[in-house]
Amino acid sequence: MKMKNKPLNWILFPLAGLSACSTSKKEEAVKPNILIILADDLGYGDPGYCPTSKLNTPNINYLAQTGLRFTRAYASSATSTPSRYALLTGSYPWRNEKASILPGDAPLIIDTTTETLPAMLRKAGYTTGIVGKWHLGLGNGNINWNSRISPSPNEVGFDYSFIMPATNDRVPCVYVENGYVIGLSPDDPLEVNYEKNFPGEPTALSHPQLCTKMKWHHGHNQSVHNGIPRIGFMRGGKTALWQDETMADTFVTRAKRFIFQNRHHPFFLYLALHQPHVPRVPHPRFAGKSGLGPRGDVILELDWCVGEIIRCLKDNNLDKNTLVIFTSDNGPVLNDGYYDEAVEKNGDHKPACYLRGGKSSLFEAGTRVPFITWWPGTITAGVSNAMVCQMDIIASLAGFLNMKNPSPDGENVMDALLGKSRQGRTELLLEANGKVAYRNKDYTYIPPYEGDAVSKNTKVETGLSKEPQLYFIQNDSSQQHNLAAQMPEKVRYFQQRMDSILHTGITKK
Ligand code: NG6
Ligand code: CA
Repeated sequence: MKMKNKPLNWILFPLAGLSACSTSKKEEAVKPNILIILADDLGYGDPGYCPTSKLNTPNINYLAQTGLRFTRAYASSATSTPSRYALLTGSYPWRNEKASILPGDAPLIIDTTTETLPAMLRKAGYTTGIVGKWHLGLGNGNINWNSRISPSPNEVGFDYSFIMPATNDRVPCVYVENGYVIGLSPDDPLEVNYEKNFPGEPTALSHPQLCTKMKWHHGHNQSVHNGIPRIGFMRGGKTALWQDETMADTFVTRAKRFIFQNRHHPFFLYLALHQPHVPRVPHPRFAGKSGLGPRGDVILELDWCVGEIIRCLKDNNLDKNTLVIFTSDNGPVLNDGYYDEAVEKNGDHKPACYLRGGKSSLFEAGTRVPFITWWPGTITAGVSNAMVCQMDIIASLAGFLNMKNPSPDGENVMDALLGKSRQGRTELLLEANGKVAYRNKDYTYIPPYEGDAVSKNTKVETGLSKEPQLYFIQNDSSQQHNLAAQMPEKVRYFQQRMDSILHTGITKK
């Protein structure tokens, strides 16, 4: 169900704001289920509802058409680990020096005493679950994958966890349920190493003929599993290794089971899907269906997952009692390390719509992501230009549930999330690979940084320049006109604001 008559100026002029009003007493008493569906590397322009998209995503379109679609919603970061850290803790990721893209054997980077989003919701009476990509580390270093892994998501607020430890291109290629690798056989222990290979084990370099499904373009040349080369080395655990083709079905099945089991009391489900992150290996029923190659195909698969989950809510009569947030951990990339025809078959599709940059970039497309809130009967369908960040979800739910806000940097923008107001936050720092930019309602300021202007590997514009950059983002979302030389006062002021947020610790609530 592609949207007809898409207005070309939709990105700049979303529907006018509704009048602001505060949350009423009656609503404060409500405890809706909370379901966050997080895609991985899905760009602002990927969903079919976007005028420049060439993909057909009827289920995501349905959420957008019957829910509230945000045009200025941000992930805190342009890569996964820091973005997910901010979402779950409400803390800027650069406050934790370990919050950068983690290997699959990294220790957990969330302190177990932190009142995370799931921990807060558990305190409020929710049953909490995560299904999907974790990427925030496990254990305390030197993980033994053959016994219970702790700390895990269960030690930072989740009652139930069924996770992929890091990314689908990183070892170990196993699912971990409540701290246990699923499907291990005791006579074939699983071992993981990111420093060196296990003696005698094949890699993509020593045995390129093993890469039957996908060849590596950059990185991704270590252990090979399921015909696909990965990052990191692993040995053993053969009976536990996942099939990439059935990962979507596996996550959807677990998510539906969690919803069904908890249908009689409030639950929080964080469903962190893996599409369209590399390696892009759809189930055969989606292969070749998009015309855009595997990247397009796995976005169709993602859309199917969304449809299945929404149907499950409806089948269990939970849709009017569940706040769904659909978003993505960071912006899009075409070539992220495999020969998978993402570039060659992209055609006229614009994964970032008119935004500049992409995954890992300080430009807008790195962090401005699809973001839809959906709660039939409570949220009126529409489009909101309120600026919100995923970090605000925890602070907003705290306010809504009358809980103390445990988040240092999140702001309570619940009225904006519910569509009662078009007022979001007024300023925000955006992060990419440890570097930050300052965003306020009207402008984005990127300080001078050393580094390549275009990533050699992915060809994404990084946003890095030795010159300061200032964009009037209201009228220039494509960041084409650098105003820094014309507006030195603003540059100085935004640099000061940025420094004060960076160095004085905690931002205002
Ligand atoms: C990079 C990987 C990239 C992807 C990314 C993490 C290389 C050369 N590139 O290091 O393929 O895995 O990490 O993506 O190895 S994220 O969405 O989880 O942040
Ligand atoms: Ca990602």
